[in-house]
Amino acid sequence: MPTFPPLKNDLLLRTARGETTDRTPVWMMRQAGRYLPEYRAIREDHDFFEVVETPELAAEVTIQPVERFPLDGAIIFSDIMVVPEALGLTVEMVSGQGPTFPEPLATPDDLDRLVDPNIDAALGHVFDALTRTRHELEGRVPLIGFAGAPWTLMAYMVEGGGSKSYRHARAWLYRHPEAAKDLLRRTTDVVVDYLIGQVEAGAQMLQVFDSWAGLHGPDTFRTFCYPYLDEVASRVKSACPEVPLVVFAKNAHYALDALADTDYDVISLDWSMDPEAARETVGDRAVLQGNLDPCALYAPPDALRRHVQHMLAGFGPHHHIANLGHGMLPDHDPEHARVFVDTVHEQSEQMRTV
Ligand code: 1CP
Repeated sequence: MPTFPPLKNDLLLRTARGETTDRTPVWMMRQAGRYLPEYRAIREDHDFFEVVETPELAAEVTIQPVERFPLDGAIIFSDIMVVPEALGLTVEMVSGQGPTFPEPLATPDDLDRLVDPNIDAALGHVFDALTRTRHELEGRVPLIGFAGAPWTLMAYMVEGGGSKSYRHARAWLYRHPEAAKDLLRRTTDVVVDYLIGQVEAGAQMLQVFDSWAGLHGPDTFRTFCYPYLDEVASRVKSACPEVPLVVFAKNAHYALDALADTDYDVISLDWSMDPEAARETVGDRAVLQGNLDPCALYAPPDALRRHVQHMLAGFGPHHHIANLGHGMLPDHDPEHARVFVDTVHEQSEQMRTV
């Protein structure tokens, strides 16, 4: 394991482990990205995967939001699509459309196209970016690694890109259930090794993004989503017991109670969930993260402050990591991100004095 500068702000890690702290930690999903002019400047000269695959550029972009705002964490600049790429699929980033697979997995026969990757060879650039970023952060804040959850990655690999209904991917669950499980198992193995490799390279907390968990009904969730999410957590936890694990299963309301029984330390909520109700369901089984509607950042600053205060009051002062309910959007005003972060600082300290 490389050695790194000592951590000066460990608020995020302590809160994720269930400790009580003097202030609520705050970071934002997609905090590095197109809403920042300094990110757009880099993207003028480099395409998306070039930034991801060049450790110097990935480190620079990861640190940009930390330079600008008083955040309590940095998330490595990468994408969940690096795992399908490691499995042998081609992914292109189409401007205005997001990631696209020119040859998605159309039938179970296509599973023969997948490779059993050598993780270091296929994903070493992410590990190098993490190690480099950890050094360049100089201990300012912890570095978060991440991966897509098996189901969400399957959804993209079968569908071929973003979609409203993911009907091709969901059709597989009914037409080819055994092939779907085979794909999910193979993806799970890669995700587990990838997450453990990120810790060895310098990641101090890990988040698993199941952005399309909400497409399931309770039955398909139990069969095709939950077991793999659960397995990722238990295998990573036994390899890296000290590293907090976060799960973001977007729109999976019905799953909250079950998620609280996994090895994830933190459950990240989207904005459709009520903080108080979520707290009641989860109890002390997990720390909660979230969940301001990203569109609240379009409100004028005074109204935005009230929305942030309301959210903080709903979660209460402890066992909460302030975040958005999903990612920053490309046309967000960076000054409104600042209002969000500053309000968490001010209000969460005040909440502890009353
Ligand atoms: O042109 C650009 O610069 C591309 C925009 C962009 C960015 C900034 C994409 C394309 N990915 C990213 C980086 C990224 N992606 C990060 C790291 C940066 C950070 O958080 O600060 C992370 C954590 C992700 C994760 C990711 N990618 C998820 C899970 C989280 C979520 O938003 O639900 C998903 C679903 C993706 C796929 C993806 N990558 C990019 C887009 C536009 C999409 C969504 C496609 C779609 O479903 O329509």
